[in-house]
Amino acid sequence: MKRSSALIMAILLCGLALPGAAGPVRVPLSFDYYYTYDMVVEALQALHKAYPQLTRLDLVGKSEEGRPVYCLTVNNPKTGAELDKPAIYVDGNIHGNEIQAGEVALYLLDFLLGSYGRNPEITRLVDTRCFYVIPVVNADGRFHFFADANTPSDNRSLRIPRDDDRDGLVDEDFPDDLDKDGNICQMRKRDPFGEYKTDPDDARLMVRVKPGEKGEWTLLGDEGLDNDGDGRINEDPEGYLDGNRNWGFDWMPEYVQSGAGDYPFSGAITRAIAEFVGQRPNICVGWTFHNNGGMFLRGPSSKAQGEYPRQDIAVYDYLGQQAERITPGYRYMISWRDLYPTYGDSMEWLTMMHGAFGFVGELFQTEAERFVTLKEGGGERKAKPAGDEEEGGYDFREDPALEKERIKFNDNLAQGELYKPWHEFDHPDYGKIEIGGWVKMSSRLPAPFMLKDLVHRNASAVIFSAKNTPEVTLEIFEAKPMGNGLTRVRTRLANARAMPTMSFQSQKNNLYPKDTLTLGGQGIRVVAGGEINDIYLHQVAFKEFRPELQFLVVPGFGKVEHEFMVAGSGSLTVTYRSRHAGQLSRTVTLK
Ligand SMILES: [Ca+2]
Ligand SMILES: [Ca+2]
Ligand SMILES: [Ca+2]
Ligand SMILES: [Ca+2]
Ligand SMILES: [Zn+2]
Repeated sequence: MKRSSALIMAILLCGLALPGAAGPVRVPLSFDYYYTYDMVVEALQALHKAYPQLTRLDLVGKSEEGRPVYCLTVNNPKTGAELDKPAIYVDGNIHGNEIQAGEVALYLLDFLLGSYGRNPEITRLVDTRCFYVIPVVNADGRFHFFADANTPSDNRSLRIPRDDDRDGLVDEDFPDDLDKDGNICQMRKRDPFGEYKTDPDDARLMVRVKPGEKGEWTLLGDEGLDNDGDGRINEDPEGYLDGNRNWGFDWMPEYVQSGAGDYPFSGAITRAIAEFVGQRPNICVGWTFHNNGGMFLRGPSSKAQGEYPRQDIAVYDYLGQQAERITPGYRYMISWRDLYPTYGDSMEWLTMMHGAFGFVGELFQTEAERFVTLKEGGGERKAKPAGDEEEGGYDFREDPALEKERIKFNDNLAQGELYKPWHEFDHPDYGKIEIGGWVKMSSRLPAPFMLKDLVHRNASAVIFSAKNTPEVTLEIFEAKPMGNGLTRVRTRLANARAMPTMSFQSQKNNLYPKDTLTLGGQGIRVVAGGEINDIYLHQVAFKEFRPELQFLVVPGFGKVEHEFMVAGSGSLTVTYRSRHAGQLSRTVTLK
């Protein structure tokens, strides 16, 4: 589809979600509407064009349908090479329908770049760190979410055809937009034995009948036909490969983990991102954004992984609890324990195979769209139970009070755009039915006027974690002649931030070599050296072989000190190298 027609389509489908006068995408970006996939690409190009000295636009790979997936890298080359800086990885929208995840990533970019040179905190952050941001992972999913009729929960999958019902046909029975309004809503049929009746307070809504009470409606599921005449409706839609079950750590086959795909990294874009991330060992922390439920999740993703080391949990807690405060109502949780177990998800891969601290941000709480706060009879309505991301949203009928509040929000704040009134339709299989209910742009996405608050708060949680990537300083705090041409040299590496230079999980698993400290110089020989355990009792863990090369980790908010006995005189250079904290060196002249 051409851009112009995609735009017109988006305007038709989103109504207020897109301004009528949507022209070319401009920097600073706007966050009072949702970007189609083509507009996301334009936005990245516009940011790169506006800030060429601070950004690089990389093609990470292409989707199954050939759409380009981009990463915008934020780095100031004047303050050092990209790989010599601690890096923050952010992606979103791996589930095609979870579009505001892309907006959070775009906002983060727009905010960092727009604040550079104006806000000292952000200027310093951008000068000392590197950001890798892939706003939309599932380019096809986002494209089709806008372009096609959908429920709020469709087009999650990567576009790899799959015969879901094993009938020999592939992707043969999508939902159908029977009333041609751009939404896949619900179907219901009059039925005195149905489980639902019309809500006496609002004729648009339904409530469950009580035991023994006469029914009025049977729900028939998503709008659709039996396209292949197999007696089932909507049984084999697009895909299904869940991009977030396709990663090469703790991957499980389809019969254990639905959506897994035929083998790890069978998705073109999951594979491309794994290679892209694999070439960037400086990534210290990663955020992958989804909707919904208002959660910040950390691993482990399955119980069998066991709990993370306590030192790493302390870091997660520090970042996660702060994210909760930045984003009131969101909860910091453990993925498998507080939500549900997953196998082969990207956060766990990033944590266990790449050694980063990984977070999933589940954006948006449906109950944030309030018209009134229900206080009558029992105070504040309690928060909804743990999120239901996989099943695609929240079943309002299980919480009539919430649905009533939401329909008033629809009437008075969204001017009716979120809910389709029930209307009659002649269905080839069901006969006379009604179609209606919540539309595509409802339920998992904030109304556009609330989007800016969501993107700013969540980007701020990322920024807090970015500030807490390691920040290491090196000093030679002693060079003391000891006689016989020997000098005692003492060094200190201090980390001013929360994250250690290597996670304890990575150390435990021996995932990659630790940081190094090397001593060298003309005519100089290191006779002995090791880490100082206790400087007052003079306890040093001397390294037996090659003392001029030490392996170490600088803990968060902590230090590591070393002691060396050095023979000879002249210039001695001490060099520190770290995957996560860059390179530093100091020189001292020995007499
Ligand atoms: Ca099939
Ligand atoms: Ca399918
Ligand atoms: Ca069928
Ligand atoms: Ca079929
Ligand atoms: Zn998701």
